[in-house]
Amino acid sequence: MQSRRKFLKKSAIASLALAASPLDVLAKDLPENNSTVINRPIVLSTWNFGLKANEEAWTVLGKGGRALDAVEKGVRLVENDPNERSVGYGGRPDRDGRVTLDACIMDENYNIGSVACLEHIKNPISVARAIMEKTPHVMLVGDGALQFAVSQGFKKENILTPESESEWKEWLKDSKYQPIVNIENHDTIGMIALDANGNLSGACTTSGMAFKMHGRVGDSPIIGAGLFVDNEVGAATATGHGEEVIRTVGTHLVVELMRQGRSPQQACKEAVERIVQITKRRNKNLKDIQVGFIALNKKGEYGSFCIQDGFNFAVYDQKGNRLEKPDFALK
Ligand code: SD4
Repeated sequence: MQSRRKFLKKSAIASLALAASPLDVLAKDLPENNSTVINRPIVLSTWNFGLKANEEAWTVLGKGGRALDAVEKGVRLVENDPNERSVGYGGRPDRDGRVTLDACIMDENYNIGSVACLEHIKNPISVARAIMEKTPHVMLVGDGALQFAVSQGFKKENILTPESESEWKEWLKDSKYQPIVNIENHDTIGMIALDANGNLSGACTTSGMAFKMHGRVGDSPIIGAGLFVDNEVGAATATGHGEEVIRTVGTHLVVELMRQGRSPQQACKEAVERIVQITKRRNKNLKDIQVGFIALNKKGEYGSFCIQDGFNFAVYDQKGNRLEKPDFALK
């Protein structure tokens, strides 16, 4: 039986010959069918802190480890850092001065775990993973999530740092909820990875929009909004205004566009354009909104697109670890 590649080459020769006969085309002159070009392992994550998170994830991926372990380990580094004021320990509180965390995780087998509005625990991503692996459910919120975390041995502690507390006290003077694009919004670390065995996984974790209403949940813990992985197609994660990502089920849209044949880049662009159209239809001001997507497919090709300038992401593959800036819609 002839291989699919030989078949594709033969049909390409046949169609070229038909289109521009006589034409002497040799099989060796045709471009390789790029489905054979696989770039793995590879890991992508949002914003500047993605660089150090990628380094951490690479300690797993570089040794042939599982993408799921890599993404959990990578984002935990950022959750544990009190100087990162938008994720985990040290995250900015809600308007009542309470730090409430959102996170989710998804593996190569459609296993999912998610936690929302979780207080007093530094590593919501690991609570999400425990929900995925140890309960019959996929999502726990608030007190129930905290009870579960404590039952699993997670330490209950104060995660409001003096810096975040004094910022909140300053904010109370005006008490205006006005997220500033690309400033207060450097919130979420979303990470997606393809491991050496060809499996995809993703993780997403945040303290959400600073000074949000108590109980507000964004896109980051919602599978299909802040994160989606289909091991036959690709993975995507989002950052920015969660309300807009939920409205469009953003990362599910990105993955479904890849399933239809779009490159990761084109899929992110079309999903952002959808948000742009919907925002216009709703007569809302696009200038006040930022959403950025990053996406990765099974071949290790990646892409990104956002609404406005200012978003960046980190990518680590055989070429090393680097920051990249995506193209954007509002010019
Ligand atoms: C949220 N998507 O809670 C998060 C925030 C974020 O960049 O990613 N901001 O809506």
